Amino acid sequence: MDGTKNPLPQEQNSLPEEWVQIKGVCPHDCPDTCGWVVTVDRRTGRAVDLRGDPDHPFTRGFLCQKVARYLERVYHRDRLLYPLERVGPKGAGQFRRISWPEAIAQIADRFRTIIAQDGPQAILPYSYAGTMGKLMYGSIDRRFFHRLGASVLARTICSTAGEEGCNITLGTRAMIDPEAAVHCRYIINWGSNTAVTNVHFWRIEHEARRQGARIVTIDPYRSPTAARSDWWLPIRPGTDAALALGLMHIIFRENWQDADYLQRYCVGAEALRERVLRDYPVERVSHITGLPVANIEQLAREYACARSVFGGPALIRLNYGVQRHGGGAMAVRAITCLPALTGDWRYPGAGAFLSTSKAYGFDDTALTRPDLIPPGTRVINMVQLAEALLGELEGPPIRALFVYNANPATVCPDQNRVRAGLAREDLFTVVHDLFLTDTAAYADIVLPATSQLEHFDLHSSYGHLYVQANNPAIAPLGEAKPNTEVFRLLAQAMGLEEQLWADDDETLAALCLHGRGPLEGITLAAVRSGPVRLNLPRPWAPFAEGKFPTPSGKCELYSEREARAGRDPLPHYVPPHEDPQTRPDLAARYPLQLLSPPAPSFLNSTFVNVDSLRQQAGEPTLEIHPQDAESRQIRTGDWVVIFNDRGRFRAKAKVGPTVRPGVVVSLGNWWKRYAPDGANSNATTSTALSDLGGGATFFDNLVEVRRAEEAEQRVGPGAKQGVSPGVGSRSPES
Ligand SMILES: Nc1nc2c(c(=O)[nH]1)N[C@H]1C(S)=C(S)[C@@H](COP(=O)(O)OP(=O)(O)OC[C@H]3O[C@@H](n4cnc5c(=O)[nH]c(N)nc54)[C@H](O)[C@@H]3O)O[C@H]1N2
Ligand SMILES: Nc1nc2c(c(=O)[nH]1)N[C@H]1C(S)=C(S)[C@@H](COP(=O)(O)OP(=O)(O)OC[C@H]3O[C@@H](n4cnc5c(=O)[nH]c(N)nc54)[C@H](O)[C@@H]3O)O[C@H]1N2
Ligand SMILES: [Mo]
Repeated sequence: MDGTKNPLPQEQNSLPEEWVQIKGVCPHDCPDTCGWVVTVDRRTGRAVDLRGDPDHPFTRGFLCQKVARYLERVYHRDRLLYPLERVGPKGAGQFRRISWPEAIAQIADRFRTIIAQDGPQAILPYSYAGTMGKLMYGSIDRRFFHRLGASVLARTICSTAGEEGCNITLGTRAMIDPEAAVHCRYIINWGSNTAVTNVHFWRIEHEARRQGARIVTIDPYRSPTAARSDWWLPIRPGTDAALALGLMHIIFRENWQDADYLQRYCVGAEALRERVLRDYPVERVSHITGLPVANIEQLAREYACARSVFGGPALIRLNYGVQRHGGGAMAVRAITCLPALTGDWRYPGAGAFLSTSKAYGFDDTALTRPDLIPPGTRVINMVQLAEALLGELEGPPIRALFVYNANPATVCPDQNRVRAGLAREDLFTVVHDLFLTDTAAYADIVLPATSQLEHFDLHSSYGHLYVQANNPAIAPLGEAKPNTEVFRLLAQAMGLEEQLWADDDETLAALCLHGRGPLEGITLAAVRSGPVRLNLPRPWAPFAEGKFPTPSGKCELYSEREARAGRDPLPHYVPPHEDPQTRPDLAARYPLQLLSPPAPSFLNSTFVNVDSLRQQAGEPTLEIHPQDAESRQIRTGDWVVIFNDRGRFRAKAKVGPTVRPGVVVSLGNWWKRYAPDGANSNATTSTALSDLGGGATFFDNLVEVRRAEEAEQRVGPGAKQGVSPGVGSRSPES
């Protein structure tokens, strides 16, 4: 399938009569949650075109480069089409085809045996956001594992540090109506590669810029967003809380604060003022952040005086970059205090924006039934899969792992130890996916999953305010089954109460759409025909008059809850775990801070196997500053080895000022089979957690880099180090 071809006639009304168009939603883990239209040839049942839904008010008919090629994923030659059973050694990727009844019976048998021997907590579900659909993300699957009494997975790999940070200050996520952000005149992308990870919001930033807005990016890396901003501030990684506190210092020092907003709607302004005036003078903040004093002063002035200088309010597009550090939660907590000082929360679209997901008020518990979890069940942090599989956590050993919507062998920190755990001969692993991923290669049973074209789902978004339904467009390929169906079969095979699994997908969707609050009047029938905006006032400025869902009902600059928990009630700077300033011992051996953010051509590890996108991405690279390259005799195009005590991977050097000195960047979660030595950046990342929320600290990672030996210079990527797909994975389309 050539995704670049455009089989559709220009005029929609001249569609051949055997073609039908069906509305759906991109399921991927991205704030945009695009609407799409799939054209299906009724005669063959094949999708012939997929494009953005022009009627979608937010995503307006355009898709990112990855999802524009979604049909290449759907009809990929390597789609898993049948259940498989392992026949070779663990991890070798040798399988034979089996039937669904055989696969389900084997899983149920093994689960029963394990429960009898070690109790249900020896079973660990492992899933994340391979699909964001409400039903496929978490519904019957959760009920199934909760009812079994399996270990509970804490889904922390992405967003929980920031959630905690926001919750302390705001009682919810930093939320705005993203469409209203066009009215802002000062926009800071703070640890946010908006131009790549949130392309439709980037369009809004540009609309604002056409009307005079200034766009600023705070990032140690000159990301595509930084490169296209009016001003790039290359901060030292993990020091954002210090910068936020320094900005507060200047605002209070200059008396630029909105005293009325602070007095009416906030608690602790005076205590915060004393703290930042005393502890965060600009020189200290400059030393911590690596930003010149003059830049910090200028940023504070422009930001706090945006309305008078630029003619409109300010917005901080706060994303995930600041969270993936030892002090990530505190950074978000500190940054989300700023709009209270400036009073920007008063204006629609202004303030700070992390995620709109909490605006929906879907009843997730009706889907997932947390009440079924037996009291005292152990919780395992998904970031620490290595520790869990290697028996380093409290409680019974993990004897069975059921992976779906996730690819931990590629995306989890401390990759070598994750893979050592997955390679345990005594671990029973099931993987449900569309492809034989790095993780699936270690499975005992592989189950084929449907793509978003092949199942129904309901979607919220974390980047806009529309409810959407995904209508299935084509029949499942081969014997692929949706997540809900797999867990219905398993629940039945294990004799679980029928009421837990009997709900069909439409019934589950109706449970979500309960009709209260922002969902009032929103029916399934309506969302099936197109996106429906939540019932929120327009314009919407949730904190214009306070009304923060915190214990005090105010913005908590000072947190009584934190004080009661024995922690500092005021925001402060928490350095990274692996910071050269606070860990000179470690930095003596590993002086460079490695950031490994997503690649524009991939979605985490998804799409790495789509040939056109992988070709676009080129090969694994390491961006390094000329100063750091020179002292190591590294030139652009050299293969380099990036290493620390946890492991190593190889990438091609790109020398240039796209990073600040002391920082190196390697983009993308490359699959084993496409990466030299089969390893990516996660061979070096650690399972240490963020200060609060148990979040991952992918970007808190000291490494050293050396030019690869001559022999290693010759081996390029694409050397097939990984597995080859086994029997039954060939699609009839190929
Ligand atoms: N194309 C594409 N889009 C995606 C994804 C993808 O894989 N590909 N993934 C999706 C997912 S799951 C997520 S969570 C989001 C992530 O969305 P973003 O948060 O926008 O993405 P990142 O690139 O992880 O981080 C943003 C920037 O933070 C910078 N950064 C790293 N450390 C620091 C720091 O200490 N301080 C500051 N100020 N900046 C820092 C990084 O260099 C990076 O440029 O994107 C979603 N969208
Ligand atoms: N070094 C480093 N590592 C990172 C990051 C980073 O920035 N740097 N980012 C982190 C972040 S932000 C995140 S969110 C995680 C993401 O980690 P994951 O959530 O594991 O995301 P993906 O790698 O995209 O893997 C999702 C898998 O789900 C499968 N899938 C898709 N739809 C379905 C379905 O309907 N059913 C089933 N059963 N499977 C399906 C896909 O084929 C894919 O293999 O990675 C993290 N890892
Ligand atoms: Mo994420």
